[in-house]
Amino acid sequence: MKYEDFIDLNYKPEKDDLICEFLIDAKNLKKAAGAVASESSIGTWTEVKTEKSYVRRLAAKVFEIDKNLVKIVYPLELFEFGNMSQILSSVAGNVFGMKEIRNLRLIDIKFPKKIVKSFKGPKFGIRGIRKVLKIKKRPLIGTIIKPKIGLKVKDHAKVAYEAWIGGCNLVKDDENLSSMKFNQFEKRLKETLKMKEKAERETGERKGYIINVSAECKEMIRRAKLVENFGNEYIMVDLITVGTSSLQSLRNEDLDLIVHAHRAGHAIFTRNKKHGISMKVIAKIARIIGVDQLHIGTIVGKMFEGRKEVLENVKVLKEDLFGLKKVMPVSSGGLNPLHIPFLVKFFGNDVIIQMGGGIHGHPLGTISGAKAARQALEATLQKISLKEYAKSHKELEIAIKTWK
Ligand code: CAP
Ligand code: MG
Repeated sequence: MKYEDFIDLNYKPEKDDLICEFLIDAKNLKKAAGAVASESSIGTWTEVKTEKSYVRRLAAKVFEIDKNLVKIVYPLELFEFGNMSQILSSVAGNVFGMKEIRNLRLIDIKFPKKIVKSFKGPKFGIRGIRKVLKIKKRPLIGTIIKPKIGLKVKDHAKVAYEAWIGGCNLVKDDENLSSMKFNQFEKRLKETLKMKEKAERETGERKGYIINVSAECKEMIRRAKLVENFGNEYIMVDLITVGTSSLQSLRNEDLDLIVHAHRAGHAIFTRNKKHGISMKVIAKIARIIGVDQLHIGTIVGKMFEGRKEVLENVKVLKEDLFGLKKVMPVSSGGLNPLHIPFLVKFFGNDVIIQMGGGIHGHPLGTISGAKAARQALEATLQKISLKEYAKSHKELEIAIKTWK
């Protein structure tokens, strides 16, 4: 088959088809569209003598071209159910490197029900998270232990304890903390859980410790099982750097653990508007495989995503997807308590607002930083301005002086 044989603008997609939406930037758009459909399904740069007529039923088809938006439909049989790696190696593999295109961006994938249902999906989702933490409605406040790496176990656990008693519901490891000489995984787990229990006793609140289990797949699963054996509720995994197969293996263990998905590295392919893969595709894949909460941007923080991207990401986590549980959005990166009114207005109640520097950078330290964050949330939920509330809440008053 030639590239042009992969174009059929009269084709009407069927329920079971998988559909990809690409933005294509190319000298010859139609040829490039055919090339993408060919390379991502059964073709290559030239016709081959080995092609059998029965293979053609697996050919992808370009069925819509609207300026540089190209929609390509893929027959279900092209894919192995339950194998996200194979699906991505097809539709998000070689195509990005072809000379036929100058830039290529995969902006959406419509997965058919049979494919979605061949994965586990989220175990807890928003409702399950709220049940574990016993927080019915309001947004959750989280922090990330800072410095992001380097603290000894005792110091790490102490920072976690201070954040919890100051008012954080959740404390997480940073994305590049795993198990090093200065902070070994098992030791960190034991010591920090001791502090978590102490903070729960003293505050009367359930607290969450999101320990990072990211590692080589077998080791990651070993660590996750250890966390479950210790009775912890959470784990964190860096879904980009561990990869979809490891994430699937972890999820397929069906552990009684809420999975927090960090997305360190996503900007390699999500940031360039002309080339790569949109974050909403990553978010959809993460939900289908089965994470419970996922970083999706802040608009007002230190990372690049604006309102449109963040809205798209949240929509994908919460829209109906063949009955999959909704995933909790995590807004994190460059945030401080003064951002809370905007974030609550934008996200509503179903959001985890995470601050690292915005808590541990408070002039009076972590406890006060966490208090200031909690006070900002209380003020927002009571529809009181932060300025007004700060008159009777010193930690918030200092945060406003520090970060206004
Ligand atoms: C935030 C953070 C998170 C980012 C990730 C960091 O710390 O721990 O990893 O939020 O970005 O290491 O930067 P700060 P995103 O609160 O101190 O900025 O959520 O966009 O994936
Ligand atoms: Mg981090």
